[in-house]
Amino acid sequence: MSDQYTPQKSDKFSFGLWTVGNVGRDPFGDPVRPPMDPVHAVRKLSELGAWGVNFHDNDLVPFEASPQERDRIVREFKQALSDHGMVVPMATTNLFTHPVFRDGAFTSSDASVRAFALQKTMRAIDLGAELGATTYVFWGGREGSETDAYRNPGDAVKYFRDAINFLCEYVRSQGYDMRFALEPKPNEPRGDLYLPTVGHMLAFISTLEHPEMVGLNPEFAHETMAGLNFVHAVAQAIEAGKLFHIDLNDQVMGRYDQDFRFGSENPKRAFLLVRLLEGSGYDGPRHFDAHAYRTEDEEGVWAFARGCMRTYLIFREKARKFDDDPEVRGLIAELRKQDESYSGPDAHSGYSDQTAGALKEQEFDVAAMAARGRRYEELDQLLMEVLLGVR
Ligand code: GCO
Ligand code: MN
Ligand code: MN
Repeated sequence: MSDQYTPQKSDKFSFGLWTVGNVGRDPFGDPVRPPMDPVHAVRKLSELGAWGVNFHDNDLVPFEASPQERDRIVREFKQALSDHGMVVPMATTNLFTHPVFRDGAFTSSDASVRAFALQKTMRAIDLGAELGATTYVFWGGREGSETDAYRNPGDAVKYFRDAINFLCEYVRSQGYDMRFALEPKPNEPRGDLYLPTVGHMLAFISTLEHPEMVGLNPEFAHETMAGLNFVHAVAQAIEAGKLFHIDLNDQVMGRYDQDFRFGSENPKRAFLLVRLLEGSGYDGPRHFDAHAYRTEDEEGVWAFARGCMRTYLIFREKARKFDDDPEVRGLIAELRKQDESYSGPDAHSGYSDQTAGALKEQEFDVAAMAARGRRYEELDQLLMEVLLGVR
């Protein structure tokens, strides 16, 4: 059955092979689902209305594959993409599963591991470019530590910078149409990860040789794990022109890395996120980096994927409803009128000695300003009523 919440290719929903292909292994238990053939994942995702599919190098080509096997796998995958009208918007490298990365990849203290990580990533960038990816994601994986008794965390940041600078030059030298999106995460699988939040990453990007090539891939669960407001993080990335990609999922603060279905735990925040994204002109993928509960079989996986997309579309419609609601509009118009009634000197038009002088002399009715209520209770209740479906 299709309805207004049935996804279309134009909605730009994408999933990682590792998301729908998640076998349900956890630190306490074995897999509960068999590995999923990437060609099957492409077909099913396309049927459900997704537009794109992303992968780590080894989601598609196993670590031990020979060059001949690699070529066969890539050929079959390309055929599946074209048969089912799917694109590869993003690719990335697995720098965390193999034991060689036990102490990190680009930030490992062992120079041979750092060099091997670069080699693996250049090959994976080639694979991504061959399949049409224009965004390349860097999630730190094991870039972190349990103890700082040996490596200075500042050195780790320097190593990471060297790697990103090197790989930017690699992409330029190959003439690939590709940008990098860095994905911060505060912890897991390491005790602590370097560059743990959107704010840390934004500061780091400004120290690179090609900052224009590098932006962010923020993830709902990651900022939430750190107790931060994901909507604020995304808004800051957008304001900085650095929202290159986004990982949508859900997470309860203070728990393990849950990767739940989008909107399933924090619907209000997810709604505000969708409203922000849709109103921002962000034109990139809406990527779900989540997986089905471990209780599920393959049917449950597709119910999960469908649910992520439906919830996004429901929030998109609710956001329009909220913004078009006459009472909401009236309330916002009244607030704005008063907010914008000040016409004296301020910071908005920039500094001049004259403005500064005038501002120092400006008379304010501070008591009246301080006494004013903001009516956010009323506005937020209207938001909740739209969200709860009674408006
Ligand atoms: C995680 C991360 C990963 C990355 C993926 C793409 O918490 O494990 O979110 O899923 O997004 O490796 O780089
Ligand atoms: Mn994650
Ligand atoms: Mn992610």
